[in-house]
Amino acid sequence: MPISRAASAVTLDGFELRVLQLPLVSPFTTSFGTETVREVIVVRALTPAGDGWGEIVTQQAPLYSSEYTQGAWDVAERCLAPALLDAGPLAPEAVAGVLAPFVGHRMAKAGLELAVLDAALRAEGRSFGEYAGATVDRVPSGVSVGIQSDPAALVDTVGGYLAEGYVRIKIKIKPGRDIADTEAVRAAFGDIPLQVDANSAFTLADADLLAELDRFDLLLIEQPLQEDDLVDHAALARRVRTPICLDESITSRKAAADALALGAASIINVKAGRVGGYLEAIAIHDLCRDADIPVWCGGMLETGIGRAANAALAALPGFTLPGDVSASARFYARDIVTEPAVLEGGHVRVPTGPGLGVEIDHAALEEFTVQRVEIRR
Ligand code: OSB
Ligand code: MG
Repeated sequence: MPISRAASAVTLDGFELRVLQLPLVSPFTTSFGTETVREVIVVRALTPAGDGWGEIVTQQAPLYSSEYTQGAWDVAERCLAPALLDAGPLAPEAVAGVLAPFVGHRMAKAGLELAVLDAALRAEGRSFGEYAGATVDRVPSGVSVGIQSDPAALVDTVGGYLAEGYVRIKIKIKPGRDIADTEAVRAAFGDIPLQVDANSAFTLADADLLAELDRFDLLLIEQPLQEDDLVDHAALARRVRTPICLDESITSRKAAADALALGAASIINVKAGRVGGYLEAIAIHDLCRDADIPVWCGGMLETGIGRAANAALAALPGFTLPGDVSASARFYARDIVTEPAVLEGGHVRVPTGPGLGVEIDHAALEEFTVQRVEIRR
């Protein structure tokens, strides 16, 4: 049964965009590169009733997807924000339609939509979790572990996260750092919930190698092949026993439906930025729940803004696998919200305050800002 979600319209006076650079507590290495600083765009929707906050989860360079910070900045400033400001009083559910004429740029759209959603729900005094249909007050917390210098170092790092209480481990893999890394973690920690993420680093020619992962009883293999390799993912899924989960390939509800119809995935990583917003993310959840397809909440090293939204999203009933919804401290020594997400018994709490349920630490916001613009009606 589709659930109808509706918030009241807000009057938009303008948007403020900021590029932030937040230092990471440790380097984060994936098959596509190493980050030591998280560059992200924070969006503030300005309304007569108060501000709403969102974030655009692009990275500095287009390595995970085609989107990147300065591209998102340009399209948001030049096209997306002006279109929203021209639209008149706007309900959050109408944002995607206003932005639909602009092709792609889903992360930029998602950040703007989230700021409008936060403003609208704050004005109503309603939490995002309640609006979205959260059914639990805390969510199990998984952690995404970057590629380390060698398998022994990986075992050390994973051991630290398990000691903190994380209930599921995801390790990043790439060609040459695949079987031995996975084997080392399995051997060191036994039967823990474990999955791997290749971030598109393999091809179908690697099917035999990827099938070797079957002996480790992984929860899933995340995005082994390229973003547009749906048919190859379906072929791979027939050659490995481990479930294939798609991340990069799932850019919309339609892409999710197509991937499922093709047999390209049996599990889906739901990431709001990648699909153009939290409302589209909820629609993917609804589709998968109806089809009995497990979903889990992915992450993009969000600040406290997106991290709060992710915790609420992950509290929807179809999120039956632990997500990459970690404590803020896993990435940041200082976050930009006054009460960053913490790990409590392997779980993260779903915020209950109005809107996203977090307050901005304005001093921290200023400290990390490297670029700022205001777009007024
Ligand atoms: O593939 O899930 C991914 C981070 C940046 C870009 C892509 C990915 C990731 C992560 C980290 O794995 C997830 C998180 O904890 O935010
Ligand atoms: Mg991924």
